[in-house]
Amino acid sequence: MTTDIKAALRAQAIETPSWAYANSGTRFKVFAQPGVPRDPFEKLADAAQVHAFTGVAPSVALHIPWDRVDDYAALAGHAADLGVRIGAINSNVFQDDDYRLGSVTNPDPRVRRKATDHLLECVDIMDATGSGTLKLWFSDGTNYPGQDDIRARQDRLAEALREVYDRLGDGQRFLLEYKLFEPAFYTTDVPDWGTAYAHCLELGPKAQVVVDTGHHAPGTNIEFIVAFLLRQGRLGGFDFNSRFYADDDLMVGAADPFQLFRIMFEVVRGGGYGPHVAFMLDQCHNLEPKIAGQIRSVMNVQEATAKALLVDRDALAAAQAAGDVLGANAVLMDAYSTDVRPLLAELRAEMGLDPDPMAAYARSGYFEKVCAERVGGTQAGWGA
Ligand code: AOS
Ligand code: ZN
Ligand code: ZN
Repeated sequence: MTTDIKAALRAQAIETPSWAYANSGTRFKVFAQPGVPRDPFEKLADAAQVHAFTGVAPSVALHIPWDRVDDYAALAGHAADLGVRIGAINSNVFQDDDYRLGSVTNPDPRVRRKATDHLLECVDIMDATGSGTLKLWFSDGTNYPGQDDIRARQDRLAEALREVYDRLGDGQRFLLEYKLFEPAFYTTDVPDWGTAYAHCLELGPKAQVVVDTGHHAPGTNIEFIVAFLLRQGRLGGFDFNSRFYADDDLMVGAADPFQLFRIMFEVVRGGGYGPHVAFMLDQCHNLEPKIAGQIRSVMNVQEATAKALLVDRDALAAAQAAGDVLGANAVLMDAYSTDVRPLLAELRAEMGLDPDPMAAYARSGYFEKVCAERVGGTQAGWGA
């Protein structure tokens, strides 16, 4: 049992986002931190540290244009030299003045063309970097009733998604992300998993839904969404983070570790534990140090995963079949209440890693080194 769990944990891959390593903040203020990367190459170097100390963060998501470079093959080569690889390519059709009224749903066909061309460019970048995943998040929506035709915007969205879908090569897919609100406050064009799922269904199997854990109304049962999408074969992955209020993008597992456990249990139970469901972090570290924040986050995901793997599935099924409400609940809670830190420390030692990644990273001197070397780190992009 423990051997199986360890093997599963050893094989886990948690993707970190390039933007987590750069300066970020709220719309009120970006607090610059010392030692942050000055370019995408340095972001990869920081991500490689997270992998070096945890052993389970082998890929890095890029964001275009924040990570635009002349030579993407060289960037992928640099990643490989550092022991990591390029993960999902995140498109950005929300930062230009042109997108004031939307991107692919904009009433102006010129803007729609520009937005779709950017998405197609992202597929070119996937080709150049060897990435198999395009992540699509649209800030599109409206602020006032009557501002635009809700249904026509769905038609425009479908048209753009079709064009991008048809451009995908073998072994490539896109993940469509939904978000309840923000920056639009009246309608959002992809506001929920149902809308994302319906568009994906229309397109085909290379279109899947990505669940950002911060993108729901308070109280939403996210594990239900996970179970449903897995049953339909349409769960493409996660953007993990924590939220107390809205899309807070705080460290995953910080606000509600129990929710993270419940989600991971549905992943494990639903056959979603493997490379076909991407475990990505989508976070910002506005106050805390960034590399250490990513290491902590990766460990939080590992802990929730270990607990989910520990659930005695046979005992649970028996209790469920017997209608034993308290017994079934106790099986889950037993797993959740287990202290899995010794198991993970043991696993890390077996993987040739320090059992305490946070302490090992702090001791390594990497942070002091980059603080001395890097002057003028870049902002991730928000509010730039
Ligand atoms: C935005 O709220 C979404 O969570 C996006 O996934 C992401 O944060 C953004 O596209 C940065 O890449
Ligand atoms: Zn996200
Ligand atoms: Zn978000």
